[in-house]
Amino acid sequence: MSKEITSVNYGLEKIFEGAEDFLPLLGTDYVEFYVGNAKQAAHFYKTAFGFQSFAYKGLETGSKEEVSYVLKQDKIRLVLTTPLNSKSPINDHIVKHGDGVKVVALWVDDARSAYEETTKRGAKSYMEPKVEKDEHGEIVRAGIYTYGETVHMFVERKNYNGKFMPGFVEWKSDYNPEPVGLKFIDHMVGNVGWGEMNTWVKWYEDVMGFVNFLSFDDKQIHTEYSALMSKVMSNGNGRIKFPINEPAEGKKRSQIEEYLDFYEGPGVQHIAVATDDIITTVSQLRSRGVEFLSTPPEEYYRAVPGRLEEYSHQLREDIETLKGLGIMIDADEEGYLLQIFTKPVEDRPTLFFEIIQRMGAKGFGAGNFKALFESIEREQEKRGTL
Ligand code: TYF
Ligand code: FE
Repeated sequence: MSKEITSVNYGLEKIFEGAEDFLPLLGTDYVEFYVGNAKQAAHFYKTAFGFQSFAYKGLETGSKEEVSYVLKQDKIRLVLTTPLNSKSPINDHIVKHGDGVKVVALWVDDARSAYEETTKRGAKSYMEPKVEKDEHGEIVRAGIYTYGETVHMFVERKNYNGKFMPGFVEWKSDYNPEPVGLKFIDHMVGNVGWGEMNTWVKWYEDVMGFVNFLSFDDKQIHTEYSALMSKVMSNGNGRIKFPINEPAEGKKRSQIEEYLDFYEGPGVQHIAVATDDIITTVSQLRSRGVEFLSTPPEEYYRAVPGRLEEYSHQLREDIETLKGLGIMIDADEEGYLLQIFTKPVEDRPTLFFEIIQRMGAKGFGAGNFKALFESIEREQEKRGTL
């Protein structure tokens, strides 16, 4: 809604003109969750979110310390990992954070170079370059820490033609619920501590070569009760977008603070997944039991036509259908976007999902922030955490 935000120059090519990208990223490779019960989590992501069985490692494949299920839906790969005994360091992660995202893996052409370029710029090492081989070729991986205990793993798979990775076998299942139309990861958001946002913005600039292409301050992101600040970091080709949030002072507890309290530190707050038919996707998700934040009030939907007219965009979807499903609409010069947010997908109020359909707009739904945050506050109220 705000003109300052939409007038930001999205032309990443221009920002990067002439500059050599020392960390070329091809896309998101996978997202790995550490969970208390991977078998049940896998069932949830298949049944509720329409992911497909893809690959597996566990006792049957000779993996004696941990079990991982790999799920796929179009370009999205989720890995759900759980420890098989009390000695595994994965336990410490789960005890502290509950279920959550451990690894945001990035697909690269040269994992050794990605590791060298980032560690020489100050990244803390998580895993030195490691080659894993099987009959399908080899995968090279290397990892660095980002905020909290979260890791970026660089994955080089140019000499590999197996399904996923050495150590995994194909996971064939007789239970295959239909996909719901999720296509790829649009962005992944991190929550960091008070006053730490700019430290991590600088870290993504210096260590990863990203640029800050959109910023929202507490004057733009607030409700009557709470506030937060957010800066969106993007890599050179715009395929990877990582907004970073920090809490800001308000009358009551910011949702970011609530996250930090329950996750016991910084971590991934939400994963935004793209669809090209949000009405079908959200109808499916709702019928399969996925819980969304409460629907914005009537006034919100009454204001939508005006917002679209302001930028002369034609809404292709039926507004009554969008309203019935609780889908929000935002517009900027380049187009509009449709989005909706799930409730947290664990018992701790931590990680949640966003479903997004971009109809030209490149923003993050700034015009929806107020309605969204009021909806989150209604949940906080119920939890007694506002
Ligand atoms: O990624 C974004 O910026 C939007 C909006 O706590 C948002 O999805 C921002 C902060 C937040 C929840 C959603
Ligand atoms: Fe988002």
